Amino acid sequence: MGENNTYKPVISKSAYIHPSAVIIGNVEIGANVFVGPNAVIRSDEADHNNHVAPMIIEDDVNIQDNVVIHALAGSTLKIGKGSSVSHSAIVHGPCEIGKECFIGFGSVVFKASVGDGTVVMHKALVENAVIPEKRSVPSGTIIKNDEDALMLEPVTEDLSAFAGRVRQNNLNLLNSSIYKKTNYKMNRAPKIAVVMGSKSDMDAMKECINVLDDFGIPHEVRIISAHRTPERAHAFAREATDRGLQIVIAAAGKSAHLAGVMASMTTIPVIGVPMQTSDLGGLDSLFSVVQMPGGVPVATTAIGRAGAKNAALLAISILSLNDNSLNERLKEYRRAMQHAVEMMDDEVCVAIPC
Ligand code: RP5
Repeated sequence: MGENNTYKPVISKSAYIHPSAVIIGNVEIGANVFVGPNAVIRSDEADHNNHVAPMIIEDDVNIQDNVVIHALAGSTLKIGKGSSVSHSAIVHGPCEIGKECFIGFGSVVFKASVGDGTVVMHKALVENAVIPEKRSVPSGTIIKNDEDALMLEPVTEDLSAFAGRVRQNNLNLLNSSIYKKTNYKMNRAPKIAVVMGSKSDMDAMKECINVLDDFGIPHEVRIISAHRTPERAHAFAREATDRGLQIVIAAAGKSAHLAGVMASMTTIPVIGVPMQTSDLGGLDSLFSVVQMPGGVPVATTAIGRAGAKNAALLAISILSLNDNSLNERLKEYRRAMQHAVEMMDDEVCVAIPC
């Protein structure tokens, strides 16, 4: 991960990213870009200066299903305006794909530069080569150096027209009713409810909400008190299943019993987060959440911010049982943590030789 782990994707509001796609790190995605199901776009490897090089996906680019775009530490990657990367292709940096290019099904482009308007058909390999502009790489071709690349025929009018049609079809997808953002949002009914007893709990619970946001999990946030708004608490828990909620995260402080009340009225998993308190430091909250009598379980996290963060991760872990892509992202999250600790160890070993 980068310096202070601050590398986050910057995605144009007009881009469409399928919910199962994974976008991590120093990635910039331009206007009208379409990213299809299960695509993975990662710029996450830090160089020796702890810097993660930018990965730039320019406007109008189409990244189809199962495409993998990644780059070696310290190397840049760019995909030029209007290019299409088709199903299951791999584009690995260092790499530059020019404007209005086409990369076909299952092709691999690595340590290479592809000139504007070039069409790489299916299952081709382009490695360690600079392909000039407007060339044609037939299906199955292996290009392993610049000499191979210079032998390539110019792209035909037919192939250019084909790439143009793919480009236009992709732009049309952005406006189709299937992918229109409004529909997509309507389909994104919350899976997780984050409920807290008071607005004063929000500071700690931001840790939970931020993790859900980072993983792109649709969620809702409510302030409901088990004791001050008991009817609302009961109704909320009773209706949770019918509303499609899959997990309730309930945070409360002192002897407020929000998580237990929720758990008594629903059979979906309830995760309780004990809030820190000024009087007893949160031990009061912990006991009121953790000591549920047998029969009505509440999974209880640590007190305060760490518990809030872990509540989100536990909820994601439960959802990932039925979602491979989410499971992969969870594994990636763990790897990033591991890497961050290893970097700390490296720094300490430099300061105080091991
Ligand atoms: C609990 O009482 C809330 O969850 C909060 O942690 C605590 C204090 O609530 P406020 O007095 O700040 O509303 O019900």
